[in-house]
Amino acid sequence: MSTWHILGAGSLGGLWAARLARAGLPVRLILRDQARLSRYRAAGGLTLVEDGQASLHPIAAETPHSDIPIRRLLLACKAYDAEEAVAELAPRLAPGAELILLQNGLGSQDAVARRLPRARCLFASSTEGAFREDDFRIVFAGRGHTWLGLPGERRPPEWLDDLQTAAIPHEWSTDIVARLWRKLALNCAINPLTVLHDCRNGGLRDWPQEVAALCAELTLLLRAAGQDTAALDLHAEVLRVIDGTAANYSSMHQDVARGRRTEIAYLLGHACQEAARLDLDVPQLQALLQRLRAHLAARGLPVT
Ligand code: NAD
Ligand code: KPL
Repeated sequence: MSTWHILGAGSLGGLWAARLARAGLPVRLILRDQARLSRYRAAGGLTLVEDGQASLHPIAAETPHSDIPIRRLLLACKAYDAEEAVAELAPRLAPGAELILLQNGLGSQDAVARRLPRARCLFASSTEGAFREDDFRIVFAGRGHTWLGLPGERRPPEWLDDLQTAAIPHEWSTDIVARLWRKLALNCAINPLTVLHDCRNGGLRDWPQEVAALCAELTLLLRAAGQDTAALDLHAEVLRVIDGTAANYSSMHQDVARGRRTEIAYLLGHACQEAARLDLDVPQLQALLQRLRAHLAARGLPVT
């Protein structure tokens, strides 16, 4: 049975680690450095808060410099940390190692796959919700689902059974790239506007024309990128998500409110970059990107 190495004991990494470990599966966390490893050991493990109940999971942990070979790695860091994180781990990857890339947006997955031409890089897209209440204390905030896939691969790997054992709701997707594009488009239509108008998702009902114009351009972009399935009825779904999550703040709004770096480069930034590569004019998306960058810069946050 292969060990699950999990890089990043943050929100999603912690959520996966705790569920895999409590199902009796072998898990090892990879923490940034010796100082963080010492803090983790002092905490006695990872705490998962689920339905108000906290449970402690004393999962084994190591730094990236351990010499234990890695056969399966869940990469659970932010998109902007992914490439650097795997570069550090590359010497430890066993031949044919498999990585599950849990990053939101697009762009980081290809950057990771280019760095590791001999590894199998699976992509994942998740609607589960978790946040860090404190160091090594994760709150499971929203039930959801995770789709996993490998472009061109119809059959799921056998180890997907581990997710079943760990009760992690999941499905093998034969079109994971379309799924990631669709989520990226939803995020582009909703998240930046919630930041600029400083509102919950439902507040976008006051800006129907802005939302509609973005959806029209995103639909054109998806089609130009060969993602017709992802383009289907985008505007209608964006309106449904705005209604269904009306009381929530978008993830980007939460990042900005907490003074945290956003994944802008892998969401709206990636959309604009792809439009430029395809020679497609997207004035609304471009203007939105400029406004968002100005907003972030004014708050001392990275604009990429
Ligand atoms: P997070 O910030 O809570 O956790 C990331 C962890 O990775 C942090 O603990 C960080 O210290 C660690 N890390 C970064 N670089 C590292 C390195 N080189 N070595 C060791 N550790 C390193 O992030 P998250 O919320 O879990 O998000 C991960 C990805 O999942 C993001 O792309 C996010 O958009 C996506 N996502 C998150 C949620 C959610 O509810 N949190 C839901 C869906 C998708
Ligand atoms: O995924 C989201 C986010 O906040 O990042 C939704 C709820 C779809 C809004 O774009």
